[in-house]
Amino acid sequence: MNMKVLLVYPEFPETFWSFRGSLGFVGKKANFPPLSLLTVAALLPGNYEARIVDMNVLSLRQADLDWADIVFTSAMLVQKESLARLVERVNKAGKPIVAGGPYPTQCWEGIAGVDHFVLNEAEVTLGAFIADLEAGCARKVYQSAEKPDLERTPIPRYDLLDFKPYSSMMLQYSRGCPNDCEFCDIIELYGRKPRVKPPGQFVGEIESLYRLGYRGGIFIVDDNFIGNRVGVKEVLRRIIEWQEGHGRPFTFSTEASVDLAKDEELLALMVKAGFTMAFLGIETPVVESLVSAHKTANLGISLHDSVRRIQESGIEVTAGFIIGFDADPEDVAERQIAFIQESGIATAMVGLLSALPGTALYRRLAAEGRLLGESSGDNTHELRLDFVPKMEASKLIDAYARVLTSIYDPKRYFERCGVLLSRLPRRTGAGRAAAAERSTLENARAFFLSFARQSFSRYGLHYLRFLATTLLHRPWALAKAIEKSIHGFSLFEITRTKVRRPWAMAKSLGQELELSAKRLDGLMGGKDIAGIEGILAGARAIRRGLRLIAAAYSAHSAPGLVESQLRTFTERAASFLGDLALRFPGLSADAAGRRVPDLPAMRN
Ligand code: B12
Ligand code: SF4
Repeated sequence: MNMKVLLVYPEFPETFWSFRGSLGFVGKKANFPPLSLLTVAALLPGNYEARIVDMNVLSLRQADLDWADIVFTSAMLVQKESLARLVERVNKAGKPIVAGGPYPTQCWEGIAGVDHFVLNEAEVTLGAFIADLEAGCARKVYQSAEKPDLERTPIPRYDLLDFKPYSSMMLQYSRGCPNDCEFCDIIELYGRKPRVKPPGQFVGEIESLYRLGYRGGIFIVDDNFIGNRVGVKEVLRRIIEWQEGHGRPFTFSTEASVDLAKDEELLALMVKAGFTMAFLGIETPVVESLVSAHKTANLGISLHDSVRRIQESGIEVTAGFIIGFDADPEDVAERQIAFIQESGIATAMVGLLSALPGTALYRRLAAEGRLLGESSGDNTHELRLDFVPKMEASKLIDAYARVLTSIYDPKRYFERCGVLLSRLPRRTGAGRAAAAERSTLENARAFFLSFARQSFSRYGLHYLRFLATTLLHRPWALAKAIEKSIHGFSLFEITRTKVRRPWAMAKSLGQELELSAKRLDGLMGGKDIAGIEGILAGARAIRRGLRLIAAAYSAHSAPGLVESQLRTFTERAASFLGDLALRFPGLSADAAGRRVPDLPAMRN
């Protein structure tokens, strides 16, 4: 049977990882293509035709749907809403839709409108589905606990892509991780035995991108690239050989555990192969919290020294941090800020602990009755909790917001960039490597746009000081400095819109209300003759607060208000209005205008 398969990747909302603000500087629309769908496309029978629409770079046209016999889609939890919109559209077009990927695999029972769920790893489940489809008896769900050998994974269909809108390509060398962190869903999805591709197969994928004309940055998406030490060294030697034979057209970035710093040989091989960035799961400098989360790979070593060693070898360290562990102390924010600042980790992904479905953490919190509903799938820059923490919730959210506003304060950000550049050696060419990822024209464009927009911004002085210092002391690192500046642009913006502004507004409203309530108390006791001002100020605060709450909860795009702050705020407002109603029945109706809303009800 011949079949036309349209593979559609739903849009991402704006998150820390979108770097939307920065993409314009380099003339790109998205950072990465959907490797899942490119891999699934390669697993289809040879006589099937495939087309791909990544809705992060292209819009889905009716003509695409008309062309297709069947639509395939893939999603992470964070794409839940865009997936629902896509499913509705495909249903309306009368085409069958098949879904797979991490979100359907963990939550398929809650997803409506999908005809077939082909879950877990497509290498195992897709074949059975295709056979049933062709026989006219396809079932609703295909699942398997088998963790297939990656030798069965074909070269992804990069030929279906237009490379231009993407700032980087993706490859996968391994799946699974040997560690056992309580909050991690990787080990649940892909297992604890790292499975790797044979070196020849992996280098074949690099070659395929090269043959298709791609040059530049490649993100190796493994959750822990160094999970299999023997295998990874072997593949690195092959990559080095390949890079040297082809004029070093690629630079690489990846994710790894912190113990990478312990293995000098491995570090040296990575640098030689062209690795310029590694994302480390540092999580927290608080040892008790690392122990409670079973993050054993980070214990018994100096995290500071490890970061420095990797940076000094020539690899930029970016890292993930988490706040909200049961063992976190009251000063966790200050400790996180100090660690991030001193270690020169410019791009730090700090998240509130989140209970992803299927994880050991999720199971424990469910057993303890501490879950508050489904995680949004995005744990960064979102001021909300999906579980009841040990620390008082408002204190925890306060601490989290403090970390983000502090580390993404432009002055502090550029200071960290300075530390980073001072540690990256010239030999591996931090500047040269960054430049190699883009053409000279793209670099010139990025430089020009960054200079024009950032020099005259509110943080222009810090930006110019950073550039001037780089030019003076390390002119070879200018391209890297521009790259970090344009990343900063995006990070400042997302912090300002999702954290700083709503947090400050909710805080000041709460304070205003508290003050008014105090004045009201005074008035009630007959001690405060200016108390009427308090009542009016309180009424104004309540009205503004109501508007804020309504905006936050009605717009899909703005869930980022400080939930616990608002909860406190509404409780205070309610008691304030209660007092008014009791003592001045006429005034209370005028002052508040309406009832304080019930928060959860407004979210629907
Ligand atoms: C690369 C990556 C990204 C890239 C995504 C780029 C892109 N365009 O895809 C970036 C860095 C942008 C990213 C960001 C985020 N990510 Co991410 N990411 C990954 C990572 C490391 C690799 C994904 C990948 O390409 N894998 C390779 C492919 C081949 O594997 P696969 O996707 O699993 O696909 C296989 C099967 O699932 C299945 N399959 C998949 N789709 C389909 C579809 C059909 C029809 C079929 C039949 C089969 C099928 O077959 C494939 C082959 O076996 C995964 C972890 C992982 N190991 O997969 C996390 C992961 C997917 N990300 C995750 C998260 C949480 C995020 C963020 C929300 C983090 C954050 N807080 O900001 C953001 C959100 C994105 C955004 N921009 O807003 C979670 C998702 C958890 C969940 N249950 O949804 C994961 C699992 C990692 C984790 N535990 O934290 N991510
Ligand atoms: S080291 Fe990273 S990928 Fe491995 S279990 Fe821990 S969090 Fe998950």
